[in-house]
Amino acid sequence: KPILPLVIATWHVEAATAKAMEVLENGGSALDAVEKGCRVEEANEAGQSVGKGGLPDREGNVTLDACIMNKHGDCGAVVYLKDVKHAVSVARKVMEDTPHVMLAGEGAKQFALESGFKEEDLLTEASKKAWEKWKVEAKYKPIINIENHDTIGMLAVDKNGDISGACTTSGLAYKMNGRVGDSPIIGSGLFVDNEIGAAVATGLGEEVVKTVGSFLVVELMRQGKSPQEACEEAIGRIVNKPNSDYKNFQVGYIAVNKKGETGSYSIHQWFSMTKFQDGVNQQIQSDFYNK
Ligand code: SD4
Repeated sequence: KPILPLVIATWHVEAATAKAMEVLENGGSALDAVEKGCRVEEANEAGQSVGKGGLPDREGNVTLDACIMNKHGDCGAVVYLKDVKHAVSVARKVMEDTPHVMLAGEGAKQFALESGFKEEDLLTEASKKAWEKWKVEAKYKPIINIENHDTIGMLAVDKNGDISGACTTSGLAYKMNGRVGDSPIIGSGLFVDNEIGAAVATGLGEEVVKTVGSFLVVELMRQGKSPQEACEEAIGRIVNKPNSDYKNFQVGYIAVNKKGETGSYSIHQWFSMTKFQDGVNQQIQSDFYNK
């Protein structure tokens, strides 16, 4: 019998999983839990790959990508959102208050402001300094793990066994202006199927998009694989491509199934999952491919 409720999230985000668990313990839905949990990291200025304080693109713009998905398979997403830190909540509003799934750029911001979200400068002094330092050499090379450690993907199973998920990020640091990653793309950065389970991705988004990673993980679980086996096979699809350059980038997946079993796997060491279940909120180092 699964021990419910439970929450898992990418990287080391115990404050975020604690918030989500608080929602679940109080009888809240998995959807509320993942939204409230992700908001903790969006508001945390120290986290430089999500929300306020996120590292900007090459031209100094902080642009956010986020999505959310509920137990009915409904979803909402925002891409290239500027000046509004709670991208995950804007994504939820897109899902609940519009006939659409995804809003981008100016339109997403306009919708957010009309919905009552606060407009604020997301570029903090620390992120501005980091960007100015980067500009001296201006080399674009994703750094394994370092710039990634707090993009947050979160999955929750509530007391009723219903599953929801969310994902929110400022994307890769110093990306090209206009670049959108996997995180707001349903099926790539996140997928939830309430009959089977859910998965969420982190790392180099381009590689996740090319393999429709999160949908793949969920479909593999549908075929009978455990969450761990499914995450491993999805990473396999990336690293086993004949021309794969996997030594130079990181991708990680976490997954949960309907039984409350979880898994996580990455290409390189130092990916982790934070898991809150049965009273224990802990960071778990992920197994990885490149040993
Ligand atoms: C992206 N997947 O925009 C995101 C970045 C990320 O941890 O997950 N960083 O490609």
